[in-house]
Amino acid sequence: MDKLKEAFAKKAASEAVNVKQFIAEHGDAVVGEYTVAQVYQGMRGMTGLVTETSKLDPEEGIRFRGYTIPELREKLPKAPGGSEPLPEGIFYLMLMGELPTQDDVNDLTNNWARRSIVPRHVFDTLDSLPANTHPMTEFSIGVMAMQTESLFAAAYKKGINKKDYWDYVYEDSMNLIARLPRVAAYIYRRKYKNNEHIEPDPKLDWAANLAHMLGFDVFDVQRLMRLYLTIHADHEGGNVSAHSTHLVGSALSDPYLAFAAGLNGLAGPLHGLANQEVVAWILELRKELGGGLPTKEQIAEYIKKTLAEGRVVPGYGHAVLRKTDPRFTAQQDFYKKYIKHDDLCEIVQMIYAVAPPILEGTGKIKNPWPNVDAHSGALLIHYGIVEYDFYTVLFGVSRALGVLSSLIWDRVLNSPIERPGSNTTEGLKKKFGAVKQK
Ligand code: CMX
Repeated sequence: MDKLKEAFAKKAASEAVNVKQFIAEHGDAVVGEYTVAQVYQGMRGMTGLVTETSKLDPEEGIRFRGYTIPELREKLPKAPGGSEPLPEGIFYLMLMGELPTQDDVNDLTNNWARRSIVPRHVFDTLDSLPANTHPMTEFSIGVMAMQTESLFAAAYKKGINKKDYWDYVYEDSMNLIARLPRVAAYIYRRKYKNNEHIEPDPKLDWAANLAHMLGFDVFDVQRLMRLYLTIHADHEGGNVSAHSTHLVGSALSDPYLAFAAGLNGLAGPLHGLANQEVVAWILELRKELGGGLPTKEQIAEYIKKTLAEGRVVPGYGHAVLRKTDPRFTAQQDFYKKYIKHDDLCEIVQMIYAVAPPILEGTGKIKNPWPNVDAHSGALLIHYGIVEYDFYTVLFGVSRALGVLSSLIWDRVLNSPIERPGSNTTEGLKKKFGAVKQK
């Protein structure tokens, strides 16, 4: 048994008992009430899930096991000579509920390196896809092709005790996380770099290895990748990618099937795909103005035009957040600290200065502030990763850390199949009264 699994097994056993006891004592307590509007409008504000790995506060932003992003940038272990956290550390924190030591993180790097070999048929499957397949579709298909390797599915077929589910889900999740950078990089090199692939380097940490396999073996890109893969990892349980992974996993679909479902949700433009949309929108704006740096007035006009066309301003707004996303602020800080000047990053800052009052002025957008996707593309472009329809794949690599550590906890806590009730408009009208005729 690997070192992390051994430590986790102890933690899991006591926590499973603890949660069982909590439900026995407080199972009848009322968590909240909800309205007809919430039922129709995306279940906003209803607490219907337990997710241990992170919690989102509308004003303050995300906390991973109680720690904010600035705290984690300071406290999580770094690579030698590095200044940004290693994503191995945030995975350890989310799974174990405590900060890792440098040894814990090094151990995890080696653990994932040992598990990182991707079976040949996954590459063959990707090679068979038409060149115009979107990278997120390829990524989801790559994960599905790897499902042949599921230890959970194989064990379930033979027959396993419920108590052992988490063990197989742990193994599948660790293997999947270890292999995702290779699959992501394969998609990138096949699509944009003439099919010239780069083998992984087992000496590198998880994020640096991804940078290496993409073809960016420079310290600056490794540093960005470490921050990127840390801050995109989790955003509590109700977002589309986390919720779909949890939901599909609740049917005891194995981690490959469940995570592919999460990726398919992440590929939507209102969720993870917004990172590609932001860059497309800024480039469109620049093209329309004939290139160069736009003025704030021109940006304001462009935002108004986008709204008038009934489109969304990508990178702005959020279903839960009501302030600037600390994941945006972390990237802004990265820009100011390490890059200092870049035209596209400057445009991102100008949009931040101009957009909120205009969005607020519509009177309907509940959060006029930027989210994580408003900044990420400009940083990647600065370092030469310019193929922006690939960006959501990077988001997906990171998101695996959160949703799969949650999936392991789901099986520890024996979460049942998810099956909320639904009603019809007719049924709701019967209960609350029909529309009054004017
Ligand atoms: N631009 C234009 N209109 C927006 C808007 C934006 N950035 N954000 C919200 N709105 C609109 C909604 O479309 C909705 O319009 P209708 O009433 O006409 O349907 C209205 O304002 C109210 O929406 P809301 O309650 O403020 O926001 P929601 O919780 O419904 O949606 C989100 C949240 C993120 C989907 C939305 O803000 C949006 O579409 N933003 C742009 C896309 C984006 O950046 N997504 C990434 C989110 C982070 C992530 O998951 O990665």
